[in-house]
Amino acid sequence: MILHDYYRSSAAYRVRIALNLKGLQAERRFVHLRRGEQRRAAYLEVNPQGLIPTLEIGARRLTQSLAIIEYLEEKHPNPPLLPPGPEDRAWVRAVALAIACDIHPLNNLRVLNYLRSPLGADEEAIKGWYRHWIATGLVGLEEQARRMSGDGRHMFGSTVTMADICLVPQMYNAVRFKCDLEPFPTLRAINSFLSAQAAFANAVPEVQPDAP
Ligand SMILES: N[C@@H](CCC(=O)N[C@@H](CS)C(=O)NCC(=O)O)C(=O)O
Repeated sequence: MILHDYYRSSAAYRVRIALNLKGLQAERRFVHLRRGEQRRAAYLEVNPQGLIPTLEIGARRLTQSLAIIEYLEEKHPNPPLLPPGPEDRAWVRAVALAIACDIHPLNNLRVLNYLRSPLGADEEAIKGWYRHWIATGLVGLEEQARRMSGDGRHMFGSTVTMADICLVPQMYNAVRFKCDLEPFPTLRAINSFLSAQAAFANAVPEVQPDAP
C-alpha cells in the first residue's frame, strides 16, 4: 500500500488519521504541492486529477480521501469509523461531506492561487476569502455537533467517526489561517480532545517526514 502524500494536505491528513486508527501502515511517496509536483506527468499518471492523496493498492490507484477512507472501512472494519444504524451513518457521512465538499474545496491551494492570479486578489483579500468560507461552514458544524455529540469530545456519539477525521484537519487549517474560532466552543472542545489522541497526533502535518 502506497500513500501519495504531502504534509500540509488536509485531504491526505484525513487518510493518515484513518490509517492510524485502523493500525495500518502505508509506504509514503511525497508530492510537493507548493512546487507544483502534483501537475507533473509522473504524478498525473498516478492521479489524472492532480490532487493529493492517492492510495495505491497493488495495481489499483484510489483517489478522493473519503472514497479511500470508505475503502479502508470496508477492508478493515475494526475499529469502525461509522456508527451501526443507517440514519446515523448518513448523518456522519453528511458531516464528512460538508467538510470535504462544501468547505475545503473553496480554500484549496489551486483556488487560492487562481484568486491571486489571474484574478489579482491581494494577500489580505485572500485571507478574508479563506476566513469567510471557513466561518460559514463551521457555523453549521457547530450546531450539528451540539445536537449529536454524546460527550463533547466527538462529533457524533462518543466514538471516533469519519466526521471527526474530517473535522480535525479542517480545524488545523482554520488555526493556521488565524480564523476566529471563539464562536465554535463545541468544535474547539472536540478538536482539542481528538488532537491529543495518538492516531490524530501522529498524522499532524508537523511530524510528517516531508515537513520542513
Ligand atoms: N476532494 C479531494 C480533494 C483533494 C485535494 O484538493 N487535495 C489538495 C491538497 S489538500 C491538492 O492536492 N491540491 C493541489 C492543488 O491545489 O494544486 C479529496 O478529498 O481527496
